[in-house]
Amino acid sequence: MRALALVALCLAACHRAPAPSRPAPDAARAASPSPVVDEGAAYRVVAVRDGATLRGRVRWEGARPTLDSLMVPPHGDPSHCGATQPLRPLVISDEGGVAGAVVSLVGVTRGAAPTLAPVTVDQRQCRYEPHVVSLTVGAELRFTSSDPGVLHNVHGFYGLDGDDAWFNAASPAGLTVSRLVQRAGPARLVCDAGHMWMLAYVHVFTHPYHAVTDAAGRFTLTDVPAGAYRVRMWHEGWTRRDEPGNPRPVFTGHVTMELPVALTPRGAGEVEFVLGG
Ligand SMILES: [Cu+2]
Repeated sequence: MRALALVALCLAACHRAPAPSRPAPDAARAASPSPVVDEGAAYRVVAVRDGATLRGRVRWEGARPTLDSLMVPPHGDPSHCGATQPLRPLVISDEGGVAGAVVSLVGVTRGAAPTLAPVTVDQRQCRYEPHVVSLTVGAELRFTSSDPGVLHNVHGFYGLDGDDAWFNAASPAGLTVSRLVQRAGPARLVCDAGHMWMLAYVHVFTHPYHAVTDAAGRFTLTDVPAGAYRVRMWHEGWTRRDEPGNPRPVFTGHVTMELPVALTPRGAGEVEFVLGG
């Protein structure tokens, strides 16, 4: 796997996260520190006049990997969830846009107030939709289920791996479960009800300058105070390395890249991150 980053302003230092990430095993979870990233902890809401706009794209270059499907075991509700479940950590549009990457400003200390709109993750055909979300501290994360008759539970863990428990809630169809997001950093969701392929990522920030790339791989951040920033892109990776004794499919090699950008009052900046196989 190789990863490149390009930006209109300059070629920049890229950083690929060195540590592999593992969803929590079903049993014998090893204690490990949670790699919580608390960027923007000192964030202060100010009136933003002449805010700038930052647009960008995450793009795939080169051969596209073939991703596995997973056989649904008898205790995994195959009559509803299907005989197989596609494993889709990497979603690339026909034009090469990479969906589901998290983009944020690094170390931003002041700026506009976040909207704190609730973000809903639905459980649909035994998958989390969307697979990756980003929120600001103080927002509400909601769970719904579009799988009548299927038992799901949402088990949240802080961090990209490890066993730092966040919450665990049953999530039947017809009920909305809510959690107030109070801790910045990455987190993940899994289901313990036999659906070992179910995995979602939740990235929480103390500021509003974050987004998840859409189906075209694009994102937009608005109302950014003029200044020089670093823009961070995170993608969960697409290299499968399952672990002995862990029934959950594991994708390692989370990719993190950073690029600099300078934004002028009412200006428009643009960055492009390039991932490749
Ligand atoms: Cu489930």
